[in-house]
Amino acid sequence: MLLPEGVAIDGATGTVTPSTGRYEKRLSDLRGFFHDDAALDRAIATDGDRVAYEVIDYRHEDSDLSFGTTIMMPGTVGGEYIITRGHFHLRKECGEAYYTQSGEGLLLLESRDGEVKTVEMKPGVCAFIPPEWAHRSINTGKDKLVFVWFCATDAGHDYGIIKDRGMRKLVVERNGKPTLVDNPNHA
Ligand code: M6P
Ligand code: ZN
Repeated sequence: MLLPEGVAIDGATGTVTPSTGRYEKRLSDLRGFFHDDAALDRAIATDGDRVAYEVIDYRHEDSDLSFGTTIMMPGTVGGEYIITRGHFHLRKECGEAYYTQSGEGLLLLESRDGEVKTVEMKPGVCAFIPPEWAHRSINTGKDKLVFVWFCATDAGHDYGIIKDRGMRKLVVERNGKPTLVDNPNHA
């Protein structure tokens, strides 16, 4: 039987104590997700294959509910701010919530029929991600973006469509400001 416990989450660093797992994604892991792979190669050649984001989870297969943090580094690749891969959930009834702890960003969402929405990510805002909306978080700030996520343990990730077609919109830096533009590669 699982036992109750308090989990300490540091909103500045994103550490989760105790945690059950963690992984990180480096720039090279995001090949095919940024709109400009040549710019990605140049960024890796210049800065090295740096960490783009890290995910720490508190997750038990015997419970329907999981949570954790995502810690996203600042920066741009080919003018596009650092992104997560973006996914739909495999289980179609599963939503998710992202509660931002520090930094600033944009949550980019796209429905199955191609409607696009954004939700500002900033401390104090908990973003609701309904079922059947693909979601990608984007660090548009100068510092780390740290948020807590809550999701069904078995929601599952479907990256296929996003990887193959791209999302319809990108968030790029224009005159120092995050700007939503059409993705020239969207198929
Ligand atoms: C959030 C959650 C995770 C997800 C992570 C990274 O932390 O939604 O489930 O894995 O973001 O996003 P992605 O898997 O799309 O790269
Ligand atoms: Zn999700």
